[in-house]
Amino acid sequence: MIRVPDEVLAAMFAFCFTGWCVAWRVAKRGNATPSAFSVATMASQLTGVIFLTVLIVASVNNYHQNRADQFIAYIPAKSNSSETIRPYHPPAPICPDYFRWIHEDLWPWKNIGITEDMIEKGKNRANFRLVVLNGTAYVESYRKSFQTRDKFTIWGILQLLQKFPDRIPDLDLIFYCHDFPQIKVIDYVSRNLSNLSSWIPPPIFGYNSDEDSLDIVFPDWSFWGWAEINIKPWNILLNELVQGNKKTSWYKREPYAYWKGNTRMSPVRSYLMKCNPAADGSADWNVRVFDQDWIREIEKDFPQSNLADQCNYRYKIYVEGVSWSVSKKYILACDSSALLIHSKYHDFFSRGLIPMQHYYPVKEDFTCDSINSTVSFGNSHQQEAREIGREGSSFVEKELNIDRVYDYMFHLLNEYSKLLRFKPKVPEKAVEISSDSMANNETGLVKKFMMDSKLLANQLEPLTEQQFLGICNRQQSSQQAEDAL
Ligand SMILES: *[C@@H]1O[C@H](CO)[C@@H](O)[C@H](O)[C@H]1NC(C)=O
Ligand SMILES: *[C@@H]1O[C@H](CO)[C@@H](O)[C@H](O)[C@H]1NC(C)=O
Ligand SMILES: *[C@@H]1O[C@H](CO)[C@@H](O)[C@H](O)[C@H]1NC(C)=O
Ligand SMILES: *[C@@H]1O[C@H](CO)[C@@H](O)[C@H](O)[C@H]1NC(C)=O
Ligand SMILES: *[C@@H]1O[C@H](CO)[C@@H](O)[C@H](O)[C@H]1NC(C)=O
Ligand SMILES: CC(=O)N[C@H]1CO[C@H](CO)[C@@H](O)[C@@H]1O
Repeated sequence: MIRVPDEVLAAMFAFCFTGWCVAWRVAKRGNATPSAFSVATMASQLTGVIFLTVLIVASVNNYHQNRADQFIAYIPAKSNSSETIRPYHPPAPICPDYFRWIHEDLWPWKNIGITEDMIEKGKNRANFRLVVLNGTAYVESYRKSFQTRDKFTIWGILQLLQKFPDRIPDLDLIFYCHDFPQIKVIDYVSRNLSNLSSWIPPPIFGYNSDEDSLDIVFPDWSFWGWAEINIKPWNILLNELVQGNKKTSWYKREPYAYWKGNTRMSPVRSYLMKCNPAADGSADWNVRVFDQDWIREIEKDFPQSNLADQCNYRYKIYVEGVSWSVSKKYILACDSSALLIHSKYHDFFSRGLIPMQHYYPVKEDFTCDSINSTVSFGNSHQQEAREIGREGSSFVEKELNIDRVYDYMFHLLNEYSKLLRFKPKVPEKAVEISSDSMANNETGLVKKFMMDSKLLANQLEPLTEQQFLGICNRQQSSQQAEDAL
């Protein structure tokens, strides 16, 4: 916003007003020559327009000034007293609504707690065990995970320990790094109703779950980077996406539904390919989907997979891969209206998404026609469709930025630790692990992404009580959620 000083505005007022009066009087005078008359009329109209413009600029100016004054009012005026000026701390933001699912995910252990024995029973399914003692992490690796999922997950937890020093309680947890949820309700409930003491499921952390499973969902590795396919850490990528969105407004984007990815991951994805326009031009469902050849991308150094370049369509489709897909956040962040094809699996945040507010829902057994009708509807109701795109992006920007992700981890691990009925100790085969020891062992893109998502030294000061309050307040949020039930 350009600031126009009040003196300049006042002078312009005076000038315009005088000019307008003079011109108006000349125009009114009956004996003026016709040409003088029309010049005077034009001049009076022109000065009138300038006058109005100045008036509008002045009021906008004034509005912004008031807003600025309100803001400044929080900062105490400088005074001569020895009292130091206290910095202004905004009140703790209320946690995103999806944080209430932390309770839901932990309900099986709510009354009975978590024993060491339960964790031991889940070991055979887990990739690693992580123990936190006095803020130090120890990891015992059970089996190698696919790619670097385990490394980046552990890396994320190490950053959390640095972000909230002395605030992460002692912990003992097991983590599963692959796609399908592990703990089926049916294995633990129906078969064992006759023996209630044996039905308790092992608590196991993973990236996704579904209605039939009891896995505890945790942010996936890609928030700290997916080195194998060059997907940058979320703290950087989200910014790039937000900046990229400014390049092309929703209205100027291609009026089609776009998807690009590995089509071999699921039958739904290969069906989606059929919705591309017919080769002979006889049919067009307003869908443009592309197969991502990751092998070629990796060989050629990723020429065609930059996510920030994939926001040129008004609509973007989300479709599950093997189970859930990490792509949902990238798709929602595009400022395009998202069409989410029904997913069986959920990650930690998607339970906060509301259909028709953040996205258009698409049935699991969709047809190309059903996508076409959503897109055609959107193109004939552009404002509403654009609004859905905006809401989806704003969810990601505000409720799923990396700080909120750390907040989620913080609250989840704190709630989890309250359930532990034993004092965690370092497992025999575990090794102490720190950001430095971990990053020093890495090279190439893995190391680069670790460095890019490492919390900076100036964020590593112990938190003051005020900063601690800056962690979003889940108490409030879950209370509200309960009130709403
Ligand atoms: C602050 O203190 C200085 C020196 O003691 C004095 O000259 C000045 O007037 C004071 N200002 C106010 C706002 O009290
Ligand atoms: C944890 O840290 C505190 C303070 O640094 C220390 O007094 C205590 O002995 C430590 N406990 C363990 C188990 O290392
Ligand atoms: C019930 O389950 C517990 C724990 O698995 C086991 O120790 C116990 O023997 C079982 N009881 C019966 C009657 O099967
Ligand atoms: C897609 O929808 C548009 C608008 O309703 C329609 O004109 C077009 O024929 C549809 N395409 C197909 C292949 O049915
Ligand atoms: C780093 O590599 C060494 C040698 O392979 C290994 O002993 C150590 O545990 C590794 N450290 C971490 C933190 O992975
Ligand atoms: C998952 C689980 O613990 N299942 C148990 C249910 O109870 C039967 C009989 O007591 C056991 O054999 C199962 O292992």
